[in-house]
Amino acid sequence: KQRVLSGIQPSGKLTLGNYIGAMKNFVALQHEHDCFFMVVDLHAITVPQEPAALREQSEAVAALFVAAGLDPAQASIFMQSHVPAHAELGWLLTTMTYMGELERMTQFKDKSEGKDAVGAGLFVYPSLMAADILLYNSNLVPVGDDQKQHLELTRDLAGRFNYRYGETFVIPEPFIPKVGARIMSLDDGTKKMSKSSPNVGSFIALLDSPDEIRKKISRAKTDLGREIIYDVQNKPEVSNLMTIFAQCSGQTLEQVQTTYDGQGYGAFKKDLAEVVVQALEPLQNKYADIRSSGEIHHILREGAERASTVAEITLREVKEAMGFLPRA
Ligand code: AQP
Repeated sequence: KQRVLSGIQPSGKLTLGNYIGAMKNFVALQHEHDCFFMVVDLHAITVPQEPAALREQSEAVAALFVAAGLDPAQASIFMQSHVPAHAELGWLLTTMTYMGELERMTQFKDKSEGKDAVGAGLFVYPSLMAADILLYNSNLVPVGDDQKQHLELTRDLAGRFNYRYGETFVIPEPFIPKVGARIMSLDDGTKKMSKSSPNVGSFIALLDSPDEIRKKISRAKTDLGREIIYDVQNKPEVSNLMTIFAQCSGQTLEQVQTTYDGQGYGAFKKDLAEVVVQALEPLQNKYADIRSSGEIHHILREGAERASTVAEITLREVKEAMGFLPRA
């Protein structure tokens, strides 16, 4: 069985982008593969987080994993901070990462732009992400398009380590969806939908109420003209809404385009809102059940135990290969 690992930051309310770009694939992969999915709280603190909000969002993301269809019997679901090996390997790999490599990361450039106080954690984030992946000897990493560059760096670091210290790490492959790898913001078709955006109208949160979803979609920016045509270059906003439609309804982009041929934005947006509401309804119901039962704590404990067992073996091998004196 191939090993699969991925994570989501509890840095806000999960969006339709997180779901379409990443979580949908987590669910699809769990039956055929040996899967580890984590809530990456150590990554979330690379930008300031309020403690009570971090705690609540962490539990919410874990519960959303299960609500979206992950089965804790099939996949290990855990908090990154519950497995200390992540922070430790993160440091070891940070020492092997070049400043120039980190300076090239577009996510760092985007997130630090215009800020006068930028935490060093935001800069070295990709080294910790590499540790997350390499600790489990992961073969496949299901992520959205924005994480491709970080994954390239992970592959480079794994290769560098293997070259310096002998074969230790598996070189992982990204697993990126063909449609929906980059869901764009509702207020700007050139920016990705992001859970930490200060404009709540720019994203659809998985837990938004039906009325909030309808309102956000009706206000979503649309391109000039009135045709429903998939054309990312010339009609980025409409193309993004079509992608969301296709992903939430199970239709292809061609089918969506044919259905709305000759119709205006109004009718399309109205139907899109209903498609999104319906796609999220089962997830929202299941989420409410999971949160009220409190079972997530048990799921996270079991997940952390399974994850630790694997992670500690890798960490021991790494330290031995690097020349650390073993503890007697
Ligand atoms: N807009 C998106 N379209 C498709 N996939 C996306 N992902 C994120 N945004 C989109 C994918 O979701 C997974 C989890 O993302 P993350 O929590 O690691 O953070 P991120 O990539 O930085 O995403 P956000 O939502 O924009 O979070 P913030 O605002 O906190 O930075 C990843 O697989 C990501 O590719």
